[in-house]
Formats: sequence, structure tokens, C-alpha cells
Amino acid sequence: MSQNQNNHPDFDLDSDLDLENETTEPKLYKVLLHNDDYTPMDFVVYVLKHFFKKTELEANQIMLDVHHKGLGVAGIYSFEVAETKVMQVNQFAKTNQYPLKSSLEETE
Ligand code: TYC
Repeated sequence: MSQNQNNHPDFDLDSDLDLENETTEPKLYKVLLHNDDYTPMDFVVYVLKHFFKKTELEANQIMLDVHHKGLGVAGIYSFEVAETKVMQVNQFAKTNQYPLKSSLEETE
């Protein structure tokens, strides 16, 4: 490997990118579940286990949190994965004639 005059290797380091952008980390997105009065609790637990790979215990905790607070986080993903999960959950609820909705929110 050749060296420049500062005795550093002359391949591109990512420090330039970091200076321009502060961070090169990809943005992350929360997939939110919204409460409603009609979707059965068991259905929401199934959704959390099937689409978000939660355990029975985690799924019950998240479902009850949404039930009591109105909104909750099912998972945090890249934009593409989060968008796909939202579409899959909303379509699955619609197919089963439940009003369950999910949506996206960018993380802080
Ligand atoms: N509130 C619903 C009920 O009492 C349960 C529920 C929980 C629905 C979470 C949606 O995202 C939800 N059957």
C-alpha cells in the first residue's frame, strides 16, 4: 500500500463523510400500533409474534401498553423494513376485518 506525504495510507477514509454529515448512521423508524375498541387482544398478540418476532410475554406487554396508552412501539427498523411491516400489518388486519392500524415514525 502506498503512503502519502503525511505518512498516511492514500486510500479514502470515511472521516470526510462524518465531517460533512456528523453521522453516517442510517435513519431508524418506529413501527407504531394504534389502539381501537374492536380488534381482539389475541389478534394483536398474534400480529406482534408473527410480524415482529416478539415472545408471548413481550407481545402481551406491548399489546396491553397500547390498549392502555393508545399507542405503542412494535419494533424499530430501517425505512424499507418498517414500511413493509406497516403495509403487511394493515393488510392483514383489513383481510380479517379488524380496524387495527400501524404507522411509521422516525426515531430521534
Ligand atoms: N383495545 C382492544 C380491545 O380492548 C385491544 C387492542 C390492543 C386493539 C392494541 C388494538 O393496537 C391494539 N379489544
